[in-house]
Amino acid sequence: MMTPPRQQGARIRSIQARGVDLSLGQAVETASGTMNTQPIVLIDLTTDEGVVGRSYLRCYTPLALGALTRLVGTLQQVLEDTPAAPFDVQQRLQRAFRLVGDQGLVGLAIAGIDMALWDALAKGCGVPLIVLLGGVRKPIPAYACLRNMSPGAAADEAMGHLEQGFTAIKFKVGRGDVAADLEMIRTLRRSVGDRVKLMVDYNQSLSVAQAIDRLRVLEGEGLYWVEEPTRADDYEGHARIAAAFKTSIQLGENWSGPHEMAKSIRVRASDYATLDVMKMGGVSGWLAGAAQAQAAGLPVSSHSFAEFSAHLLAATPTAHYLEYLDHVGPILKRPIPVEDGRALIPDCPGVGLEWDEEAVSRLCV
Ligand code: SMN
Ligand code: MG
Repeated sequence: MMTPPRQQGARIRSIQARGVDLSLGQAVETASGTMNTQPIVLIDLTTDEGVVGRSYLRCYTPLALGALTRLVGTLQQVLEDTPAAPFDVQQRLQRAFRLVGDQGLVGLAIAGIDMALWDALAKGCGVPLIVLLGGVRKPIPAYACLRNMSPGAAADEAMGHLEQGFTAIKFKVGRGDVAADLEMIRTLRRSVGDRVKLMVDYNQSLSVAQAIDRLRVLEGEGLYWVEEPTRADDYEGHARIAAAFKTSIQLGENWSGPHEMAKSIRVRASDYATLDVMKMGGVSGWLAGAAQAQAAGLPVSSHSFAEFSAHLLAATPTAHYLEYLDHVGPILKRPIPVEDGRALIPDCPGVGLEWDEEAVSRLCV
């Protein structure tokens, strides 16, 4: 006698949130600050079928780590014994936080649960997330994001990535004047040659007027894109910059969900789109964003979260590049493989996240 299929899917049994402050071997420098550690919240969501969905959240500053860890853990009160269904849970949590708003840490917590639910759903079906999304595993073109902002160290770092097969390199500028930017760009170009794509990231450090002045100088440097030259939420400002130059403008890692993305697209703020699966609201938010990018004809690159982003880019109609900057390798049993400049989606159920519990217990705060 066949066991009758459950009329409803699995239900949520528990949510565990752990704060980990990873010390970075090499700090990540940006024009808007240097990250010496990597504070992250690990999420383990267990269903009544014993499936464990996993995800993690980046806090960027240890100051937010305790609050976000507790906030995620608190969600068990709302979600215990509810269907482990991403869309239903997203609606439920957005209702629960309607009055306080689902931006900021609340938005990150909702996204973390969404990511863990999609991981659990795929695991429950015994397939990689990309297969659950209707796609197939395939190598995802990636660019390497440099940590160093000094020319010599950045050039050495870039050469290391070329040896790994990368043919596109992003580095940070904006900490000094335009002469310093030019020195970085020309040092990298001399090192990597003309065939490698070079992108620069200002991390929101310029005013619109400064950005226009600088891009006039940089226009002839053959940059593949200029990322976040001004405030991330100044869409009109980015639109003015994008309209003034041939060099493509990249924007989006700080869009907090599909609604913010729509505002940016409406004023044509950028030539390319970056989706951060956490800030977009999880896998569900990414899928909504990918549809908007397709309708607007915007190539989509990922920001951070390479383990989820590889699956998601494989199901994104206008997929462009995966950003490769390893943030969580030290606490993963198997960091995502990158070969010949392409990220390889693991052939296992779910996303492929598995914590190195020995490392986690050592680093848990
Ligand atoms: C970035 C953002 C935050 C921390 C490090 C680097 C950068 C990127 O904007 O695109 O990765
Ligand atoms: Mg960036």
